[in-house]
Amino acid sequence: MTHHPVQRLILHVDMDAFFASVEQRDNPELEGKPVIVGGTKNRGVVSTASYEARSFGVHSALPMSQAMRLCPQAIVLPVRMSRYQQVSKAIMKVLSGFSPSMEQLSVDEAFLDMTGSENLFGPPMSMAKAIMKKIFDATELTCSIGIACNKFLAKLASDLKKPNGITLVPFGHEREFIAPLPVKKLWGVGPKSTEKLKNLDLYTIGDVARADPDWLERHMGSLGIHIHALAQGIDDREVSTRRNKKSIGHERTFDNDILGQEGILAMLRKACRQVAKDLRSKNLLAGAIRIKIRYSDNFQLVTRDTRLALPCQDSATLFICSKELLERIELSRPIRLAGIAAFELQQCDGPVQTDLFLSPGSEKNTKLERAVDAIKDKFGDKIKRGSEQERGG
Ligand code: TTP
Ligand code: MG
Repeated sequence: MTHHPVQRLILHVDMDAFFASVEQRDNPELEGKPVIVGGTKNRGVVSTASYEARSFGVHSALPMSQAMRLCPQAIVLPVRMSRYQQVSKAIMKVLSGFSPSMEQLSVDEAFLDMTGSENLFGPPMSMAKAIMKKIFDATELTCSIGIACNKFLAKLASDLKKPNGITLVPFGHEREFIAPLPVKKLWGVGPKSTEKLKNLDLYTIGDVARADPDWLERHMGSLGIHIHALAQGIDDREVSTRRNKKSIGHERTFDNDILGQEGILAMLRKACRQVAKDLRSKNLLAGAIRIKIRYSDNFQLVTRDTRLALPCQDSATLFICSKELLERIELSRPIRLAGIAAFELQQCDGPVQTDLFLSPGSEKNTKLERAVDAIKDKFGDKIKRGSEQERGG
């Protein structure tokens, strides 16, 4: 029997100027005015700005002092996170009424897998309009929606007609639709990678799509393979509901903010050890890993994830991947929390079966780490591998 891949219908919903819109809604006097929400202490950073303030050039992550210079008449408000969480809950409740397959990505955005629900809600554009209306009725807030055949394209699309806009990526014409857009629109490509791609003479998504994938991998590492697929408009990731999102993670909030790569790496190394140990004790292999960072100046949470070439359960492999992911995160601002999580977990039934899956390096590490687990079980936690001393590894 041949297997026909089903054409999926994915929506990405993202609230407009979320924190600022909530403030404007809670205080009608702020309506239509430039509002900036963010860290108000010196060295504070803009979390977000209302669209009125954006027309002066104010945007997220801009130092507050600079924002005030651009728009001196702006009303500056502190971040009221618990209030935004409350509104977020109401929004997510509305969205989950449209599809059982909903994935909340952050406080103000979510994916919906609407495949096969045309007979319930009509064609894609009507679905999006119905969602906008329901959200507005429940919260008096507007959102923007992207419609496409996969998550990457839907997320990219939701940003194109902000605020209060719907963008549909024409089915079957995905590649040509995204070709003229700049490389920074590719998921996972930040300022650093944009610079690298520029040095390779790649400026648009079309440039990346036409590049040789092996050559791209040589210059960009595993990110190269990832973005080459995205540039073709290919993204097979499923909308992952809470049910299939099980993960094993470890995170830490620092007593004092951490600045720079070194401190974060030391923490991640420890976290990888803990996660790998949990994986082994539960006989699970990680298919993908995610790192997360929370900045202390504006509480912004940033995550980066990657699928592993081969599933693993050893800390050395987890750490190598974490390090790669960390390169895609801005580290010039103070950080208050860092963590890693293993997900896309799969059962492995002991060392015999792992031989089939693991790369040679990862397999060797797993055996070694399993042996250390056993010794620790017997003699307690004081036993350490040389690499577990403070500096090595
Ligand atoms: P975004 O959806 O990126 O931004 P937004 O909703 O304010 O504006 P729009 O989507 O219309 O472009 O982020 C959602 C919220 O997350 C935002 O309101 C504030 C917070 N945030 C930060 O705190 N710091 C940041 O750097 C960013 C990008 C967002
Ligand atoms: Mg938003």
